[in-house]
Amino acid sequence: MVKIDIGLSMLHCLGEPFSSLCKRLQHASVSHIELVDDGLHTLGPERVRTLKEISETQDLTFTLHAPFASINIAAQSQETRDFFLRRLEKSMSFAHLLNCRLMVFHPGWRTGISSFYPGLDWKTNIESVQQLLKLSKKYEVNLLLENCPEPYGFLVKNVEQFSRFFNELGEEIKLTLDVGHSNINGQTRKFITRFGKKIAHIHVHDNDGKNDLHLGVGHGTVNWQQFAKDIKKIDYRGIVSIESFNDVQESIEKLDKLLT
Ligand SMILES: [Mn+2]
Repeated sequence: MVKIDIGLSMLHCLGEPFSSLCKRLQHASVSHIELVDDGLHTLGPERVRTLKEISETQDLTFTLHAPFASINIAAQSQETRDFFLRRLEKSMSFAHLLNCRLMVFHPGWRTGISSFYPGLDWKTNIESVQQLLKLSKKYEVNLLLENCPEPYGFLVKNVEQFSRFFNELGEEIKLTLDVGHSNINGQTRKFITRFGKKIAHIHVHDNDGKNDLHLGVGHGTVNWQQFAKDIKKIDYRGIVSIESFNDVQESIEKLDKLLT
C-alpha cells in the first residue's frame, strides 16, 4: 500500500518574521511544506530565491497557499476584483518559480451589498475561478479550491454548494478538503465519499465542531480513525498537510501512526 505523505503548513508561524520561517524550514521534520503567501510571509522575488535555495539544500517540496486574508474574488467592484485577481496571478508566478505542485485558494464571499444583487456574487465567483484557471495554465500551476468554514460568508462551504459549483463551472478543478472546516458542518465523510478523486490535497486540524480553532490533531471532535479509513478507501494519493496553530510535532506523529 502506498503511504500517504504528510505535509506541514507554515501557517502556525505566520506571526513570526520571514527569517524565522526560513530557520524553521532548515529543521523541518517533514519534506512537504505548505507556504502561505500572506501576512509577514508574503512572497517577493528575493524571498522566492531564498526559499528555492532552502528547498534544494533541505530536499523539500512546496505547495502554496494563495493570499486570502483580504481577498474576495467575488467582489462586485470590477476594479477591486481585477486587483485581487492580479494579486493571485502574482502568487501563481511564485508558485511556478518554486516548483509548487499545487496552489490552494479560497472562494469569494458575500459582502454587505450582496443582498442588493441576488445571485450575482455566486456568478462572479464562478467567472473569477474560470479566469484563474486560464492563468494557471500559463503558469503551469495546479489550482485547488478549498472548502471554507462556517459561519463566515464564503460562497462555497458545503457539499451541496461544491456540487453546484462543479456543475456550473464547466471546467475541471480539484478540491482541497479542509477537515477542520468540514468538521464544523459535520460533512467530512460526505465530502470524501461524494468527491473521492476530486480531492487532490487535504488540510488537517481539529476543533470543537463549532469554531474554526485550528487545534492539533486529536484535540477536538474530528473522528480521525474514520477519516484515515475513508481516505484509504478512496485510495487518496495526495499530501495530508497539518494546518494546526499548536501541537504541530505531536500532530505529525499522530498522523504518521494513523496513515501508515
Ligand atoms: Mn485550510
